[in-house]
Amino acid sequence: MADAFVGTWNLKTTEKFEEYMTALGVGYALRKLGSMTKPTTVISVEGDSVTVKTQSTLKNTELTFKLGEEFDETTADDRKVKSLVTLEDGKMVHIQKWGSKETSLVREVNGDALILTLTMGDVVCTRRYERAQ
Ligand code: DKA
Repeated sequence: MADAFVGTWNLKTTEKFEEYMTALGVGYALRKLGSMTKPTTVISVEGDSVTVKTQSTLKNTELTFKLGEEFDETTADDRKVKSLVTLEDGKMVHIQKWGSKETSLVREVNGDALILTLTMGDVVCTRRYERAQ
């Protein structure tokens, strides 16, 4: 169940996000802005649909999807990707594919922390979110 992910999560710490954005092909200016922003992610579940809203001073994005069903996504850096989100061993695994490229965004809840692991090739970025009080 995706229920464990439901809530409002604020970014607290981040490692290698600039490297991850570089690996994605994000340009210099957006990388600098992206590195400075501390997003809030709001996850909700309604029936079999999951909604992930990411809000920041830079950009707001909103995704609604069904687990296990591919959908079209336009990312914060304007990639047009095919996405698939599944639950695996309690982790929410989001795979984005575009052209011949692929990245994964894996969310895992541990107490009041949500750990987001972003992988692109051999670059692994970790972002720690904490539940809003
Ligand atoms: C997050 O939700 C980060 C998700 C990955 C975004 C990649 C592109 C960012 C461009 C500013 O914490």
